[in-house]
Amino acid sequence: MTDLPISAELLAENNKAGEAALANDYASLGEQLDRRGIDIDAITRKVASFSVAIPSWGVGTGGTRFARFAGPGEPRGIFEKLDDCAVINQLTRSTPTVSLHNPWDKADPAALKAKGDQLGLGFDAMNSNTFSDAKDQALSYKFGSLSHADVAVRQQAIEHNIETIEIGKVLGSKALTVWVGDGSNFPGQSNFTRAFEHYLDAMKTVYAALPDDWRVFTEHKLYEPAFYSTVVQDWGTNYLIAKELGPKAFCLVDLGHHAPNVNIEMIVARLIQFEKLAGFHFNDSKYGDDDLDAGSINPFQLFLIFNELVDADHRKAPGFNPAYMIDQSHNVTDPIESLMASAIEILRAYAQALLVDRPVLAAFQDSNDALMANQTLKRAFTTDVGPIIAKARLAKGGAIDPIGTYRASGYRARVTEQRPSSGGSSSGIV
Ligand SMILES: [Mn+2]
Repeated sequence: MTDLPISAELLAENNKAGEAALANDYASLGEQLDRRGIDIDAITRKVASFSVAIPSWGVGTGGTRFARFAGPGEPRGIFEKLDDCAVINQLTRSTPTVSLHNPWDKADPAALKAKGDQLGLGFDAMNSNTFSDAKDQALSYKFGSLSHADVAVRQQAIEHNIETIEIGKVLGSKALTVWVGDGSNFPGQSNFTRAFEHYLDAMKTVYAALPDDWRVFTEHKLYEPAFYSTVVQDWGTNYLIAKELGPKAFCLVDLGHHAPNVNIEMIVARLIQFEKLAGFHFNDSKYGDDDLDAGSINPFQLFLIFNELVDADHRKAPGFNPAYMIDQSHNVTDPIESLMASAIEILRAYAQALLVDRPVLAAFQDSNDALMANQTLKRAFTTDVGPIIAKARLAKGGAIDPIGTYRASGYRARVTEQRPSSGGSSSGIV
């Protein structure tokens, strides 16, 4: 029996208020799509079966390297973070799993599992952390971790990753995500080849500790925290890692981890074609790794990425099994609201991509009709699919208007009373 944080009565009352308008909008969109030969209910069913994982760290207020401005009622530990994740899933019905971070979420794994069960939440990929030093850690990662010049530091980082797998096993997770901040700030500081050899050797030991039914996701990032060179800097290096390690290794694409204007959807297509796409860390950005809410700046890019994903699914691309997760930092919004809004935007992009007429698009591509090929994508992108995603949420017991219902519930005010501010937090990116 799950124990959900928002009252069922309030949810039903809010849904009742929006039900008639939704039915009208859905019927009208259904007619429109019918004229295009699309069965709206089939699209709604697909949208209802889509899910994206919430990162445990996302429900706390983030920060920049300049400051962190804590919000009211912030979760004080992993159990309260899970409560907040349960709100997001209860109202959106599209985020049934949480991605944990070791060591930030360290707790008795059996107690975590029980709490997840109580809230109806499962556990997605486990995230290791060798980009900062944990309390009481013997050796520092200041100059790197899995690629460090000192074998003892590399060994410590390997053991941390293996420990992360062990925790994940108890929770029912099936994947380990590895992102390292390793790199250099000055030309000459690090030998590119030696550092990458160290990294690959270390990752081979981690890979050997993976259970048979697990996968390992490696995440690339162009720069930051290292500002001159990064050991796992781009998708090419990431692909080399996945190839070196073996069939259980895949490349994770974080949308914020590329140079400005990079054609991310094309990277996605390449990784799918060579069966190495792990999945995504969704977020949005204007300038760099801004960690803004998914779809808030460039929803067309998000749509184009989903266009590649739906295309791969449509043609049954071999080995296509991506894992979806949000990875954002919320500095000026209520994190629960931002995560709900992002989950909705991700579903919106997916629904829009499902509307692309693929045989028609292929015919325009083959006849070199650039304008009509682009129009075919635009027609799908500009369709207001809001009624589809609202209907999918409602069918699964969620809210027609998740943010409105959340605000009406008074959840944030309630937890603010239960979770007094420690007043301690001030700096750092979470
Ligand atoms: Mn990420």
